[in-house]
Amino acid sequence: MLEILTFPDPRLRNKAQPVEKVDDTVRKLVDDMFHTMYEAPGIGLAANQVNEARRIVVADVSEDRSQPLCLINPQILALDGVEEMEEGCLSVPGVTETVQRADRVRVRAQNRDGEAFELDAEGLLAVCIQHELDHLDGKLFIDYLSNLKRQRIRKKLEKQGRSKSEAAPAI
Ligand code: GNR
Ligand code: NI
Repeated sequence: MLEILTFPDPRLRNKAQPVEKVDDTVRKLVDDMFHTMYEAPGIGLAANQVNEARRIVVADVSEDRSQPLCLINPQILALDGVEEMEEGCLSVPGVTETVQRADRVRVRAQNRDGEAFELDAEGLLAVCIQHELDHLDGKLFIDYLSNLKRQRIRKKLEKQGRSKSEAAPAI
């Protein structure tokens, strides 16, 4: 399992770079990302979250975890409708807040074999795809909240991060 960076880690703010060639190294990262997402557990994961600044997303919003979706170099072709959903993020543990996004999205991407495809998504998958594509541009769902709320979340997670490192054995 890969380590997931948590807010306010500045590396989450790095913009991910396009994948030039989908080779075995990329496929290995994709497989490790799926493993990490399923173990976490989460419905999506962007490469930035595991400290790989490359434009790679994995997702699976199915109940039985049977519909893995890999998006390499994803691009949004169209957005439609408005929807409010309670979101969470593996990089902002313990926080859920309502965010407004489009409720339908058409996306173009490459799959695990490097082949281009297009996908129409709605509901939870549409929200998840927008959340993950934001990660690739260094954006987090808490950026949609007020500054006050985001500061409170930052303070809370900084405190947790400190107690985590304090609890670690000092070698
Ligand atoms: O596991 C996740 N759940 C979720 C719920 C509502 C909206 C978006 C998400 S994505 C999140 C996993 C994650 O942090 N992906 O970047
Ligand atoms: Ni997230």
